Parts: sequence; structure tokens; C-alpha cells
Amino acid sequence: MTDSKPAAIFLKDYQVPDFLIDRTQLKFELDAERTRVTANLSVRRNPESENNAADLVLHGQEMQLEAISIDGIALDKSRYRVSENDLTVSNVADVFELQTQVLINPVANTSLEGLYKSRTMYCTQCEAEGFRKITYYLDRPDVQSEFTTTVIGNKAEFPVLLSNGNAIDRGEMDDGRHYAVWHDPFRKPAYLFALVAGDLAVVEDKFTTCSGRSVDLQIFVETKDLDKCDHAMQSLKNAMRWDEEVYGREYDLDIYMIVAVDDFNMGAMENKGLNIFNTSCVLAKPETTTDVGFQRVEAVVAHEYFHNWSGNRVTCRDWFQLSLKEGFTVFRDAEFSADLNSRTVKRVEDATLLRTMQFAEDGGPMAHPVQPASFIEISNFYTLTIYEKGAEVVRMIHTLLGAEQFRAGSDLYFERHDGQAATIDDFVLAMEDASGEDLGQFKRWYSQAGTPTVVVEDDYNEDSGEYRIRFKQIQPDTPDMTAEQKQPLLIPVALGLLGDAGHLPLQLKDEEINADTEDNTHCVLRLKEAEQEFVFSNVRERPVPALFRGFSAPVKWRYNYSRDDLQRLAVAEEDGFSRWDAVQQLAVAVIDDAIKAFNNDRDTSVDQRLVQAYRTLLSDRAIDKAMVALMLQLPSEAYLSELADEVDVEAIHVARQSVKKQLAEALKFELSECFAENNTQQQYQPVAEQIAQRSLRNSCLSYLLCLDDELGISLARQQYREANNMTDTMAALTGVVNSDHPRAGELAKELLADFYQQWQQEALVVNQWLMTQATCSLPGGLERVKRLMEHPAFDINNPNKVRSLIGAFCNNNPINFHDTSGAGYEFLADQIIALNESNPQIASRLITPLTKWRKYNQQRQQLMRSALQRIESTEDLSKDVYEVVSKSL
Ligand code: B3K
Ligand code: ZN
Repeated sequence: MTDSKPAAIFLKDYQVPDFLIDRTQLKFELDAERTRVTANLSVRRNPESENNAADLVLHGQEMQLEAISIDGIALDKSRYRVSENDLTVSNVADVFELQTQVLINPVANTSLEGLYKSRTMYCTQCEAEGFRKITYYLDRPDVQSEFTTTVIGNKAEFPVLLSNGNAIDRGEMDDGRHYAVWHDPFRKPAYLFALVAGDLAVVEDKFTTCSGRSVDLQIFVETKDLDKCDHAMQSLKNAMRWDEEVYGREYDLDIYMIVAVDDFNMGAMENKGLNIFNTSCVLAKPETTTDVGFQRVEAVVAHEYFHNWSGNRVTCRDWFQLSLKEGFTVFRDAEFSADLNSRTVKRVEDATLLRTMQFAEDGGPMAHPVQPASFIEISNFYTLTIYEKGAEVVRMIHTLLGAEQFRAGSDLYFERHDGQAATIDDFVLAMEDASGEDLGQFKRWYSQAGTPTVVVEDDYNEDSGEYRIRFKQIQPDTPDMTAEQKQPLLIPVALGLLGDAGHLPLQLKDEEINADTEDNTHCVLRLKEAEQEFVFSNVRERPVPALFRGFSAPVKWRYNYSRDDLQRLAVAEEDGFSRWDAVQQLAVAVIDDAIKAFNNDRDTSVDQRLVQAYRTLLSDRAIDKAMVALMLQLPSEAYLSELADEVDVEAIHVARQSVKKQLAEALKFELSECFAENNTQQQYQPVAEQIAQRSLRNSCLSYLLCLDDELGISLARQQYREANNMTDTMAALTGVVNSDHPRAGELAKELLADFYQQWQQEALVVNQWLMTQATCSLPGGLERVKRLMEHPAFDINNPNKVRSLIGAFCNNNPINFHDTSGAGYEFLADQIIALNESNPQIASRLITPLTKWRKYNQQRQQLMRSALQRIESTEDLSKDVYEVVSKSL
């Protein structure tokens, strides 16, 4: 990069492309350092462009142009110009064939974008703008083309040669090479292009679609991983069936391929007909994979599959529309997971992710709307806001329209825009047209950043039987807009009123209420004004309101619940999310007591209401185990930090630990019983019921490990030895590693060594081993991490390892990362500076914990800022890192 600062691009500046590419024919002659790419592009001027004399400007980076011709005639040097980021051809006709030949170097490509080498295979990653590292092209999603791809490579080294669509030809060459020709009949933007070549084994299956077509399903992996594909295959078939049943979407090609790759910047990629997956999101078997791992595989396989319609058949006009495909597809995969597993658990997990991570993003310097107005580097916008908040916005449309109208809207959207590059406006319009609902005000959710707070007050008049509930929505300032510039949102408030003997029937004064349950005890209020009151009549007693049931909107809400109210909701509320939330709020209040006590140097004992609530949870066999397991989990340090105006790292850590310990002491008997009762001896299956049981048992174990006696340690040791699955093994190991019991240290050492010994050949398991140590909250965290960076198990060029060790330490080990010496911050800055050169996307993602500096005390603020400044002053800063650092300071 030169001295000039990278510039932002703006949604408002969008212009249609001057040229279109109807057909794209590619030929790859694979070679480690000199792969030759020949491109034949059928180009024509775009009739919609206003500039009918424009030069042809193609994107292209890090390649060497060997030849260029138009309609078969080599171009004179005067006709074209090559610069760092593009190729300009002047005086072109309205319709022509452009041929280019370039050399690229896959082995030198450590950014893992474009064509690169991972272990022994070659693969591509093109979203968002990686195709321009493969050949000169119009690398923008509104240019869609029919691709034919010839891949040529040495047969011994690359027996398998794959690209998008159907294989239409293959053959041998007389120099030891062979070739395969792939044709994708569906026009697609370049970001959905994929190529894979390597020595891969395959697991095959078939799926018969709703119209009776047979689809070949193939998962390609390294031979050693052949035994870890069953779960992904089953998940794929489940997703294909679900999308037919719930959205009426049938798969369109005759073949669907997934390839597992070890070096990958994110989870997976939905390339048409040829998904490329991070091994961590496709491989699974009970001995090596935890329940969380199994569920992630299921969710990501489904997510990428669902993109075939929401993303591929209907793609995005430009990258400002990213949430059009990502928000919608996350909503789709969340509903899929909810249907196949426990709906409440999934909802609680998603709400927790939002509240802990997305709210933090929304409150920080990188805050942006679900539809950003500008960006410098699009790779920085694959965020929790685009994905998770985007999914919540789609969910709210679903809530407002109801399932039937929502389906009608999605049918209309797919029908209207099939084959097109669409916008968020198109999506919302289809929802409006199909349902008759006016979503004009609702659309502000897409353009206003920041998490709104809803303040709720109520009063009850015993004489009139009227219950009034008032809502006030407060918009926050964000870097792009002040609170005053923001307008009230349309917020769906799902609500119920809890009385002494159960839920009260709801009747809104002055209007017939649109109640969703037969007994009229549930409704969705449409909060539209900055301040708005709703009056319920014929309310026979003062109720406790259950607000935002099911987390009906991605907002923070404040209502003055007494702890008794929370305790009542925790027991009697019918919505699982709200019941869980009541326990969370009670626990937050109790931990707050302990934080205050810590700061005043005094002891405190845990509020008996929380103890009682937990006792009931542990003893009442009628309560769903999944719920009990969820509710036993105390709010995380990250969530408590997000709630705080100024994060008191030590107080949060110590207070939370002390509450946990006191709960363990008070409930030792119940915890031990529950632990013993949930010893699952049956054959491992990653199904909801078993997952709930394991999670409950392991929650109990983690409490018992807080005790001063040796019960927890001995139970953990025994569980580690006897476990027949990775979930229980890891729970035992992590428990011992984090325990400050005087006898735990020795045991932790022994188990960690044993674990590594057993699993050193399994990269994904070793990553968990790294993560367990990286997140250990005992003193000396940074030294442990630094030592592990020297360990043969670590490799800075592998993103999974970077995330497991460096990412986990800086994000999930606050007490060590935020050490008052500032050594954690300096360490992170060093890693970011190193990765800035080799892999800017990963470097940029690592910055997140430093961007939150405003939430800490003066001393830490200063140290964090100076780490950021040091990064900023690095030479040759990538656009990725530059954008995040400069916006943070
Ligand atoms: N669409 C990809 C993400 C690509 C990220 C590029 N930096 C995976 C997904 O959301 O399905
Ligand atoms: Zn996606």
C-alpha cells in the first residue's frame, strides 16, 4: 500500500456495471508457483449503463499478465494498461471476446483468498473479492455469468479435480497430467466460483428431491478423515428435506459436493454446487467431537445448503446488501436447528450471542447498520451485526407477518428475483406485497445502527381492572449517526401477563387483541412511537409482565422487576426464553451484590432466592433437563462486561467465582445427585435429549469443582478416564485445568499430557487442547500462551490454530488478557502486526478486544490505545487492519 489512506466506498454511489460477461471459460494449468489461468470472456456493454463509451476496467491483483487478445487478435500495448488493482482496456466494441492469460502463485498466497494451497490440496476462496486474485474480471456480484472451467493437473498429485456444476468431460494427457471440464448451467457472480484439486477420498450418498430427481451427494476429505463424514452427510440430507418442506425450495443441480479444508479463514463457503468447508465445520465423530461441535457441523452444513436459494439463485446486487443473503440464511438455519433439536435451547443460545457479542459490536467503534452505508474493506463486514442482528430483523418480519404470510413473502421473493442480483429493499417489498403489511417504518432496522433500549413502566388499578404498560424506546449514538438523527423503530413486543394462578387472559382496551394463543394469554404489541402506552382491561390482579418473550426484538429492556417477581417468572412463566431470562437476571443481580461487596472489601452471602431457584431446578425431575442445564449456567464474564458501563475485570471475575462457589456449597448434595443421575452410559448420539443430559451433568461438575474438598477433582478424574465421548472428556479436562484446588495443578498437567499424547494426530482435537489452556483463568495465562506458540501443535498460518490459541486467550480469558501490566495488549499487537502481512483478514478479526478500550478504566484505556497506535503506525498496513484500527482510535 502507498502513503495515501485507503478510501471508503458508499452505498449511495452504486452504479450498474458498464459491461456484462455472458459466458466465462476458464482453463487452469495447476502448478505450485506458476499456475496459468486462461480466461475467455464473452463481454458486452450493459444496455443499462449510461456510459456507452466506457473503457473496460477489470479487477485483478497479484498476477502477471502473459497475453491479452480481443476476438483472437493480440492487443497492442497502447490499448491496455495494467495497474496494481486493475486492467483497463480502451476503445472496445459493444460485443467482443476477451482472452487473457495470467500467472498466479498459489503457494505464496497466505491470505487464503483466491487460489491457494492448504496442506496437499489446492482450493479457492472467492467471497467477497478473491476472484480478482485468480484472473482479470468484473469481480462484483451484479455481474453474473455462465462458467465452464477446465482444470489440468498432475494426475498423481491431484487425482481429484473439481469445480462448480456438472463434470462434462475428463481425460488423460501424455505428460502425466489429466484434466476435467466442469460446466455450471446457472449464471453466477464470480464470488461463487470454486476450484479444488488434490488427493482426496470421498463419501457418497444420494438424495431424491420432492419432484423425484436424484442428486449425488459427495463429501471430499483427506483419507484419514473418512470416518468423520456421516454427521455432515445426514445434516445435508436433513437440510435438503427441510428446505423443501418449510420453504418449498428444491435443489437444482444433479450433484452437490462439499470439500473439507484445513486452512480456511472462516467456517465455510457456499460456492455453487461445490461448498468448501473448514474441517472444523464438517468433520465429526463422537470420539473427537463435542456436542457443540456436532451442532455446529449441522448448522453450518445447513446454512451453506440454504444459500443455494438465499444467496446463489437470488444473489446480492452489491456488498452493502450482504445481510440480504446472510441475515436471511442465518434465520433459516436457526429455524432448522430449532426444528431438529430443542427450540428453547437454540433461542437462548442465539439471544446470548446477540446480547454478549453483537450488542458489544453495536456499542463500539465498528458499529454499523445491518445495511452499512459505507466501508473500506468488505471483509471487515462479515460481522455479528450483518449475520446475527440481520437474522433477528428477518425474525421480526416473521413475527409481525406470521408464518403463513412470511412464507408467501419468501415465495414471492424467490419467484420475482430468481437469477437476479437483488437488494434488501426487494426482499422487504416482496414481504409487503405478499402480506399487505406496511413495513415502511420497520425498514429503519436496516439503516440505524446501535442497540435500542426499551424502558418499560406499568401500573395496575385494582378498581377499574386496568393494567397500563408504557414503553419508551431510546436510540443510542453510534459513530455514523447521533441518537437525535434516529427515528423510532417498529418493535414487536411479545408479551404475557403472569398472575398468581397462571397467565391472565389479555384484552386490550379499545381494540380487539390479536392474540396468538387459544386462551388469549399471548400477544405481540407493535411498539411504533418513541413513547407509547397500551392498556389492558379486565385484568383481575396485579400481574408480572413477561416481556419480549422468545427474545422478540434485539433490544435491551429495563423493567423494575423485584427479585420475587423474577423468582416467580423463573418457575411459572410459560415461554422458555423468558423463564431462562428471569433466572439470568436474578443471577446478574446476585453477582452485582458480590461485585459491590468486593469493591468495599467485605464478604457477602448469596441471595437465598437464587439458591432456592437453583435448588428447585436441580430437584424437580419434571423440569426439562435442557432448561435446567441452561439456567444453571451463570452469566458469562463477557456478558457481565457488556452490561457494565466501566468493566471492572477483577471484580467481575472474583465476584462471579465467589457466587459460583457459594452456590456449590449450598447445593452440594443436589449437585452431586444430579451429576450421578445423569451419567449417560448409552451409546453416544448427538441428539437433544442426550445433549441436555451431558450438559446438565457437566454443569454440575463445574460447580462441584469449586468446592474446597476433593469431590469435584475426583469426579473429574474418573469422568476423564471413563468417558466414551469428547464432550465429557473435555468437560472433565477443562474443569481440572481451571480449578484452583491445591491438588488440581498436578492432575491438570497429567491430563493435558495424556490428552495430547492420545490426540496429537487429530488437528481439530489438538485445537481444543490449545483452547482449553488459552482460556484457563488461573494466573500466568500469557506465559502459557507464549509457550504454546512454540509448541509443534501451533502454526500461525493456520487460522483455526490462531483462533484457538490467540483468539481464545484475548477474547475469553479476560482476567489474564487484561493484566494491568498491559502485556496481553502488547502480545496481541505483535500478533496482529505479524498477521497483517500474511493474512490480513485474520489479523483484522483479532483486533476486536482492543477496539473495546473505552469500556475500561483510565490505566487500561491508555495501554490498549497505545497497542492500537503501535499497530496503526506499522508500515504497509492492509486495508483490513487499517479500517478497524483507524475507526477504533
Ligand atoms: N458466505 C461465506 C462467508 C464469506 C466470508 C468472506 N470473507 C460463508 C457464509 O456465510 O455462509
Ligand atoms: Zn452465509
